[in-house]
Amino acid sequence: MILQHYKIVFAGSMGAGKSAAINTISDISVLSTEAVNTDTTSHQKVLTTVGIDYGEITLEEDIKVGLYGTPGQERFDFIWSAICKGALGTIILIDHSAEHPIQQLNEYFSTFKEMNDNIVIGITHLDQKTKNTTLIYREWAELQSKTYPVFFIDARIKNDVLLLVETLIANAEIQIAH
Ligand SMILES: Nc1nc2c(ncn2[C@@H]2O[C@H](COP(=O)(O)OP(=O)(O)OP(=O)(O)O)[C@@H](O)[C@H]2O)c(=O)[nH]1
Ligand SMILES: [Mg+2]
Repeated sequence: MILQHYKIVFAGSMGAGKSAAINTISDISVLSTEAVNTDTTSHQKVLTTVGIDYGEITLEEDIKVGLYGTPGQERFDFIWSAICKGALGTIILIDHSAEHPIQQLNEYFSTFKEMNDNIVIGITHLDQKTKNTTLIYREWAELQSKTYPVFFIDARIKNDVLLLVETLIANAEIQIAH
């Protein structure tokens, strides 16, 4: 019997792995809205999300989680606020191998924090070559007024994505309890 039905949002930069993360953990076949990527200056990938991705996972017997993926491209920012309505929180994924990951983190973080302050951050693509060090995220975290969890993950690995989801739910439960 399902007692709780949560909604969580995956946000963040193009190619960071939002669609991959939802596909990796969803129990149902994911409803996706991918189209051919015309914005190849932002990212070289062939397909990009242009609407909403939707998946579902049941955690234990009684918690069903709706997984909502946003399109990374900023031209779809009107969809972001609609998706965030009624959500428990937001997982922000950032591609570490991008040119300016901290700039991207700041942009998505400030936008999505306005809609929901329960945020968990996943840094992806650590296996790829880049001049960036991972210390930049510690420096970023130290600049924030409160603690936001930051994890280094691979969006293709189920346990990595589950860690983000479970942390987001645990933090929401702490906020409700206070
Ligand atoms: N090498 C590597 N590839 C990853 C990692 N995480 C995700 N990917 C891959 O990165 C590619 C892009 O991921 P998507 O899930 O399409 O990215 P997205 O965030 O949905 O991007 P948009 O919909 O365009 O905003 C996919 O082929 C993923 O399998 C990672 O940690 N390392
Ligand atoms: Mg996508």
